[in-house]
Amino acid sequence: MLDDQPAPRPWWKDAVVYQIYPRSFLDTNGDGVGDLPGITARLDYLKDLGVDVVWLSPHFDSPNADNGYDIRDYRKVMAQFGTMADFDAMLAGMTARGMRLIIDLVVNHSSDEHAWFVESRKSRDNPYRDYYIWRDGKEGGPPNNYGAFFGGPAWTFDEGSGQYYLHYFAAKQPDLNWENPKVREEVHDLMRFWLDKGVSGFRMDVIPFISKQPGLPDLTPEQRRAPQFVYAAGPKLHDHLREMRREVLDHYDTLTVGEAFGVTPDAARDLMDSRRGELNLVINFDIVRMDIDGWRKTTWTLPRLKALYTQLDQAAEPFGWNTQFLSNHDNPRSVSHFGDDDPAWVERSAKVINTLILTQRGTPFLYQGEELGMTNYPFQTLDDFDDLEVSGRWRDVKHRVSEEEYLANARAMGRDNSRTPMQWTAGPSGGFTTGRPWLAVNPNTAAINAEDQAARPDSVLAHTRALIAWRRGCVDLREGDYRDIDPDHEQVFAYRRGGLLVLLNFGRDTVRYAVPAEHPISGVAFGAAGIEAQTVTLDGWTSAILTVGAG
Ligand code: ISL
Ligand code: CA
Repeated sequence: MLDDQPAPRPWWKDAVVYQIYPRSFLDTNGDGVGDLPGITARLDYLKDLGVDVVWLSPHFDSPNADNGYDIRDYRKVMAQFGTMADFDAMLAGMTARGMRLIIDLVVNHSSDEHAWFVESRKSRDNPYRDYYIWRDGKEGGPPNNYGAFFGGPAWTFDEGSGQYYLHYFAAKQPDLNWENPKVREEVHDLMRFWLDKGVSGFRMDVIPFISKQPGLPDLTPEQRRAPQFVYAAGPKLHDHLREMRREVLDHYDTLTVGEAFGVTPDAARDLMDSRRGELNLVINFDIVRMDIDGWRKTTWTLPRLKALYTQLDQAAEPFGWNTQFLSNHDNPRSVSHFGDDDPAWVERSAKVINTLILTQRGTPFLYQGEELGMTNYPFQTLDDFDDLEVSGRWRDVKHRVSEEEYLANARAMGRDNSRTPMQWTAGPSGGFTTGRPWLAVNPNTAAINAEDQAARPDSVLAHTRALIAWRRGCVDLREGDYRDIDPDHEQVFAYRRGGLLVLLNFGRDTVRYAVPAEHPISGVAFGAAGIEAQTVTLDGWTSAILTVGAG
């Protein structure tokens, strides 16, 4: 029976999470690649911002086919990032500052250089053969018509053993076989290894994919357009998650965040229902991919965005809890995607975007650089990109799409936009490295950098820091009900959070917004706004948080 008694409020509901992509955070040894000592060197910066939890993108040994999301040894720190002693020092530094660390659990697949796969591909009767998913070909080709997200088929033929192996992503990322109890035990063991070192949980990479469709039938043409919804609907997902909780997670005080790629808001409900004992939170894709169709960028409108916020908020009620984010290492910079990254407007709109993230109901996830309003990068050619997703998809479509059309879409939505190095100063390489950065630093680091903003009370950094601090003491923002009071307005996003009314102007034009009488304004809780009775004047790309009476 599901116990309907509300559990005591867990710590992660009130936490602000900050995602670090270690490769691009801070390089301390001049090799042009971020490293763990670089994170340790910036812990006071994170503490000062008000970060409670750090989500660290993969730090494990990897050949970096997919920048660490292809793990070769789950118990070893990537040499470029440092040593296990560096990891321990970083974690100790976080703990000393009252901060927690969650790490990235990438166990839908490993690297093809992992010892398990090296063994598995040796022969069909190797003890590790069934750690992965091997099938005979069909009619001289792959076992089915699955496509890989990084281009080409999701199957690669292995000459040595004469079979195909499955990889939803790159051929260097073979999918693990979760039907095999030995695989599940290996994962439980490696989870305990890191939990026993003191990490506080996991962000679980494409975790809904771990249960494969029985018999692996072909996809229909409709399914092929968005295969993630088939891959995420396997029959054993909930069993595997519950087993993980029973075997490991229930024995520790953890936060688990499932990357719910391919999961509808309704299906996500089960994953995060606190009574079911599966995950605590999910990272949903509905908002950040609202204007993505495969590799193409389409368009979005504010009413459509607002409808998604309401849908996701309702899908989390009453036993779930939302994550609130607008960018990460797989998505473009939020101010470029949802704000206005024209130099004249970028700071103001970044403050509005960060206000949205920090005043919605749920646990906020800020992505490194978002606190500064860092923008997309001005990519000039496809060669400027590092991401295998960009090159892999180009191979798929180059026979029918012009390079300039493909480049325009990659510039707008490519993952490398959020992977350019953190902009610490206006100096060479933005203070990220004294060497040659692994990926070019955005030339606008001269105008957008932490050093400059730390000294300015009107900066995005100052605004974000102040809002995080205020939010910490504000029950309405942490727990208050959410209600959009004007879903159809094309430019203003207006919503209640308990006794507060949040107003966001998503445009350059000044708006004189008439607040309905049912929300009698009693004052300004955060920020500034011109108020005459129930009319609030919102300058271009500004926000206001007001106190209102019974509403
Ligand atoms: O949306 C996507 C598919 O085209 C990608 O942005 C991404 O692959 C997807 O969101 C899943 O992301 C996770 O798994 C990938 C890795 O490349 C991403 O960085 C990770 O966040 C494979 O591990
Ligand atoms: Ca380095």
